[in-house]
Amino acid sequence: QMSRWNSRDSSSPLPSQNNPRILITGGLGQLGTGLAQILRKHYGKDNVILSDIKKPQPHVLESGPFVYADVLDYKHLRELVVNNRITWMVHYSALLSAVGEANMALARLHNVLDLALENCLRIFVPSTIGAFGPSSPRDPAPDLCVQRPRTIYGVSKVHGELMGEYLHHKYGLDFRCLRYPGVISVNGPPGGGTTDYAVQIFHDALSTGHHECYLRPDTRLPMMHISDCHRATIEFMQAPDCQLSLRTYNIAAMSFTPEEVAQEIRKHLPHLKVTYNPDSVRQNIADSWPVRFDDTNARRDWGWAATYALEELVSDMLRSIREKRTNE
Ligand code: AKB
Repeated sequence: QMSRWNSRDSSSPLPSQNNPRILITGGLGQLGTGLAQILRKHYGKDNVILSDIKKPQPHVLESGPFVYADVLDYKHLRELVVNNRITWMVHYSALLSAVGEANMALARLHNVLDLALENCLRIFVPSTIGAFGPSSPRDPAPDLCVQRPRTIYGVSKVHGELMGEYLHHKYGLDFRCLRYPGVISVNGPPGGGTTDYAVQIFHDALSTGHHECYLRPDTRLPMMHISDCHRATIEFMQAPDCQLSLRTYNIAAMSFTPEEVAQEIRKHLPHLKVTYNPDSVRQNIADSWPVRFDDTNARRDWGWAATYALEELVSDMLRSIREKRTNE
């Protein structure tokens, strides 16, 4: 792997960043299709390629190019990048915090970093609140502080942040990384995450009227509406190099507890009942994560500002789930 990192031809011209050709790996997860939809509006349908190892739904195929890509298969990934003249890559192929697997995640990450360096790509890798641990400052967690996560998920995220930053400083890789809060979207829950309850509670509120929460009622975590997450990602990818004083930024929108989100949902659905049955694995993980993110640097450097607070998030989620149900 290292030899390939050393093999970048420094005389090759930097690709135009105004008309990028974008490949999204892990494109069928919680974030890929929504991001592709917005990027296609900016840059043209055929300039954004979604990829995954799963079979897409027909509507995904109708909305733009989709290819099979196993990120573990370096040669095939390289073929895709070269044949499609890719200039930006968004690496969404990942597992979540409550799923204890790291080898594959690291192998995938090394492949995409390697490929990005070899082909002068701008590469986006998501990190998360999970990259912090019990010894990090929690309220708020700044961009730069002690990071000693106790989950393998967190350890592999810190590894990603550090590898990307290393390759940026040593070889000029255009590595960009945002630490996402828990992302709330209708097309969820993502599965295997510690923040999944905050998606499930909306579906339960509208179906059975009862949600059993695996976290304690007072567990506060940073969260974000998916639209803000997509917009942050795109604005960050579009930001000129000279504006970035960091390569890994926290982005914040709101922080809430299960009890607070339930209260807000009750303003629309007064009969919502929530019972609490904390699961020790996910509760321990949540207790080691920040309760709030400090995103001062993202705001200053590239103008980040969230638009959804808890109130707007709740009304939008309830409206979108109802709308989705009537269309199904
Ligand atoms: C998870 O809960 O694992 C993710 C995350 C915050 O990284 N949503």
